Amino acid sequence: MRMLAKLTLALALVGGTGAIAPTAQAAAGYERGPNPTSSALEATRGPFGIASTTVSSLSADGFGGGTIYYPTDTSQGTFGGVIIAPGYTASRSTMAWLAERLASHGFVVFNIDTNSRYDQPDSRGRQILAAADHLAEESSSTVRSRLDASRIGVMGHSMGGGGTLAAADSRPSLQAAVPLTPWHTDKTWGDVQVPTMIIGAENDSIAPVGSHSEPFYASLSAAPEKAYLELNGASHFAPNSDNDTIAKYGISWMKRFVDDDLRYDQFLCPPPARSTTVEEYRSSCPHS
Ligand code: 856
Repeated sequence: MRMLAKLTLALALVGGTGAIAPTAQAAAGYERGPNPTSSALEATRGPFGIASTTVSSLSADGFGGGTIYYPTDTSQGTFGGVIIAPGYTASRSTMAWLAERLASHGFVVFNIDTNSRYDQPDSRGRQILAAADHLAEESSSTVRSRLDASRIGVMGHSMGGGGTLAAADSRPSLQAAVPLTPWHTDKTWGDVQVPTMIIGAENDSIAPVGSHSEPFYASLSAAPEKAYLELNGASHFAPNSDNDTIAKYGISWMKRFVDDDLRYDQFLCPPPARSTTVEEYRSSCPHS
């Protein structure tokens, strides 16, 4: 080590207020996994190996069953949970890429089917909450031993994104919500008290951001933190296949608010600039 580096380290250790590496600090919140990088968040898999188990619709009360993805590692304590719901006419296969990817960053992820593919957003919201209860109370011991049921986040696509807002509205104990190109007839979500990141798509003609994501974001006056990410040049169906931008920011939001992991603040705050992937980003920064 160079002399100046040695001196800097010594001062940081003595002073305690210097820019000391996060690994040398007491871990804040429920940090899981290595220090994050942009490239790790943009890769198709995170640091945890995962396994999965299916829940039959016959054993699911209030939703349509699904697949639970969980990290195999048991050495770092329990993991927060995330429920993901699909859009109108869609099955859970449309969101599997994101469920697996999120789990590989250290979450127990329940990718659900709805009772009917034609269920409306409020019904999808109730089904997301029924799935959260199933995860906490009815899932296998393999799953429950890995889950911290007091820390649950919710996500969903389109009408499932409208359902994500509805779920957050009715259960303020949720830790985080990420509606993806959300669709809902109700434009006002001023009672939501859950940190919420809305991800809209610039060229969405089914849930145009001007009549869905943007007014939803603007209405979130009671959310302790909120963000609006608009995907550059993307369609309504961007959340249905591998999308590094959705993954990077959605995973960061879950890490920040389900795990209270401040290491992810760097990706959210200050907000990312407009780029080839980000058309626009608005936020209530700072989070910390
Ligand atoms: C598909 C939401 C009038 O509303 C609609 O036409 C509409 C269509 C589709 C969706 C949706 O959930 O799309 C996702 O998997 C509203």
